[in-house]
Amino acid sequence: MRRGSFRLIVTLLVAVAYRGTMLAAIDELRRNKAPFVNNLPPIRTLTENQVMTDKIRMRQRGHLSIPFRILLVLASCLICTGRATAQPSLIGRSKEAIQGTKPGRRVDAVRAGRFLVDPPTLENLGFRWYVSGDSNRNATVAVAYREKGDSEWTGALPMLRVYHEIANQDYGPYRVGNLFAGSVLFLKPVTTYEVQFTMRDPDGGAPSEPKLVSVATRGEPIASAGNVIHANAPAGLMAAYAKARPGDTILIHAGLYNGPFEFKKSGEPGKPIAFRGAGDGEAILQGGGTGGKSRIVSIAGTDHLMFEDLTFRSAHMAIYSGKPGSAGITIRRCRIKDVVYGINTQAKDSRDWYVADNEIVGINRTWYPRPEAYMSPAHTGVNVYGRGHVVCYNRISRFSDSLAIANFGPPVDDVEQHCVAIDFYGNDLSWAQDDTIEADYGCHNVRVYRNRCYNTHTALSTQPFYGGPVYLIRNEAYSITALTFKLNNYPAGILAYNNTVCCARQGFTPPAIWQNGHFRNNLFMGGSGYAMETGSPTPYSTLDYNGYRRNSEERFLKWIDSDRHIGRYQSVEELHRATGLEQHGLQVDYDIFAGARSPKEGETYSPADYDLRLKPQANCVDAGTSIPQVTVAFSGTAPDLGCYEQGHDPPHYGPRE
Ligand SMILES: [Ca+2]
Ligand SMILES: [Ca+2]
Repeated sequence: MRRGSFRLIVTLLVAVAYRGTMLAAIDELRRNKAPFVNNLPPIRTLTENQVMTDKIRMRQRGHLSIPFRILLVLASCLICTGRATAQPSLIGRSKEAIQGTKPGRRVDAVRAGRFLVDPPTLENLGFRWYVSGDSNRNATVAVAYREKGDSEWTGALPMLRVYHEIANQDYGPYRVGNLFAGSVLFLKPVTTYEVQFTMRDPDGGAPSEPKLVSVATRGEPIASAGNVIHANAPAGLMAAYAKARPGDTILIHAGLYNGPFEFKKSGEPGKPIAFRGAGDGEAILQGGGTGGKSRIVSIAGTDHLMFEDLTFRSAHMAIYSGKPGSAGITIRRCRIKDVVYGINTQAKDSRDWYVADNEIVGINRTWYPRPEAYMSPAHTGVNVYGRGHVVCYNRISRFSDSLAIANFGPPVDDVEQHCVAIDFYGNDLSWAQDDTIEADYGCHNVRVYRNRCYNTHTALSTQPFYGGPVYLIRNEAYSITALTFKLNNYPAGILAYNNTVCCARQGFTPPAIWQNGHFRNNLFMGGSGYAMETGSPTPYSTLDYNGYRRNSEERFLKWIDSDRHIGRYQSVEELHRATGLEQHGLQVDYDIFAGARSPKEGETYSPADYDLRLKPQANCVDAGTSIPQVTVAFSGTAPDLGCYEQGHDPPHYGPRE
């Protein structure tokens, strides 16, 4: 008999024999459920103390008889032994609310499991180290790296401890795994690095030797020196494509090329089929208008194509990769306009796209107020799912969402197919009726850094995020209407460092449901109401070294802790005394900036209208904390708060010349 069937039969027998006891236990659990207060969740994320208290209470009431508990343990053992690597059995989606975050037997010692190297990008390397045990969540993994051949190691950010947080609790509860995840950030392209991971646990069980891996970053995709095939408007594009072989370049001469184009022939790794504007005038690939469902370029399962120096216009979607997804697609220096979606791939197996230096314009005529017709008429500028994507230095405007991980739903069962290793940086994003950047539905090692967001409903969204980390680093956001950080749907694993965000309303006001989040060196600038009105159900979320602009005499800081206690504080010191948060936090005002005032709700600004660099005498200069890789080479005695360190030039946003 197969082990799976055997387990099922035993479980059924247990269920039949102890039906009464189980029903009583379930009833008890139901009655113990936290009440639904305000907008707070019906599901509690139980602290360890609460778990113990509940167990003692149930034992005292006698609902769990000794034989039942023995059989429960036996059934758990059978279920656990059936899955040798133990991890998948403890993660995944559920139709029902999931109670608590402590599945399985309590084991405080850590045990190292699978180590995964996520697909490298140009500037970042991501890693995951699955573990079992460490129920007390005190194991750590320190990370150091060096260029291959160097002798000196440099410290990187430690891996984030991801521990069974339950994301998306209201709409599709999903229990994330038991693992460490993290990235080595801001590296050189096409360079091999050695990375060393040292796991420690005071309770024992960690490997005695560090794990050492050698991984190379990717380079910018390059066309190979194959044949050049010329395409002219009268002859069309498909005739040239029919002749192309991997490594060839199709030079598209000035003119109008009417789609749709369905490309089914792939290039090869390092030998893409390239479509490139010839440079003798605008080469326009045109769709069937924005009204229907027209797509200009469709690819599904077609890999290693390159689109450069082209204009795409007038379609529902300019470039679409459906199921199966596509690997190694490059879209560079293109102009995409009059579209509902610009670039869109929602498949789990899309990987290693490079979308850079494009100008992408949707069809929204306004950005404020957010219209009644949600996500319309334009939807999303760049929408990707999968792994290893780099979306950098684009200018995107007039969509509902500028840049997003596609709304895929919960991750698939296979952790190697999870949505990881996606980079959004250097983008100039404005006129978004909804969100400028959505890291929603990502799982681990998503990096969002040095983007500029303005004239938009929200700035940075993680709604939800499945475990993390999602890194939000040195982003600039100005003239935000609603949320600077949109942390809805119980996201887990948020690392936000050195962002400057300026909202017409409250500075930092995501719903109090984000988990395992850690905010350092940020400037939360608002215009009215609380400076901060939020909280976290995980007692291990942390805030420190952040600056808060007071917007109101009566209201300043409101924090809802993991026991759902609501605290209101009139100073950062008071918040610290009551919660332990923000020992080094500051109150700041707009006079810290070289030239910026509180944005007015709905007013449209140009980046030339405000300068968010800090004045030398500002109280938030040298008031930050050192963060490996994020605050290297700071000026003065310590890192500054916000996205711009004194004396450092602001980065480039949007297409590079
Ligand atoms: Ca431990
Ligand atoms: Ca400094």
